[in-house]
Parts: sequence; C-alpha cells; structure tokens
Amino acid sequence: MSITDIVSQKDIEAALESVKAEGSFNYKTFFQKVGLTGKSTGDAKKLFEILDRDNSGYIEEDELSLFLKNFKPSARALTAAETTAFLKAGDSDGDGKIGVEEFQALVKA
Ligand SMILES: [Ca+2]
Repeated sequence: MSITDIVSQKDIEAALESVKAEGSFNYKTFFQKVGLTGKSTGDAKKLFEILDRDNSGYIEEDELSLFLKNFKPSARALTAAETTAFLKAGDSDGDGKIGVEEFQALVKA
C-alpha cells in the first residue's frame, strides 16, 4: 500500500508546500488540501495502516509527529505543539493515542 493509492502526488506536493513553515500545520486544512476530507472509511483505514508504522493498532504520539513524512520522506516532522494539537483533536477517548475509528472520524469531519 502506497500513499499515492489514496491521494494524488500533485495534491501531496501542494498540501506539503502549504505547511512548510513550522507551526503552520492544521490537520483539517491539510486533510482538505491533500484530498482526504470525505474519503471513505476504507480509504481512511488504509491511511491509518500506513501511519501506524509499528502496527500496534494505534497511532501514537511519535508516529503522529512523523505524519508528514508518510506523504514524502523529506517533509518535516511536526513540532511538539502541532503534534499535541493533532493528538488532542483525534483522541476522543483520551487514551493518549489514536485508534482506527478515531482516525476515521477525523477524516470524515
Ligand atoms: Ca503505532
């Protein structure tokens, strides 16, 4: 499974360009730009599996900080503040990590 099976290379480039500056990452805007908003739960699950690098069944904080690198290896890591905000937005049950259903809800929103 490759990220470009889910979203287009062109949209990835444009979305990454828009979050180049540290502190500029907002998951909602990014999901929109990269074409994820409104994707099916199946596509959201595929992306979740890419983001869950250690296959633990959850996206933990360290994996979340590397979020942009899944779209392009040379992309920057998220700052601590960006990672925390992203985690808070997705972690609706408050266990400190994002499960697949929580992630699907984020993509749908
Ligand atoms: Ca994980």
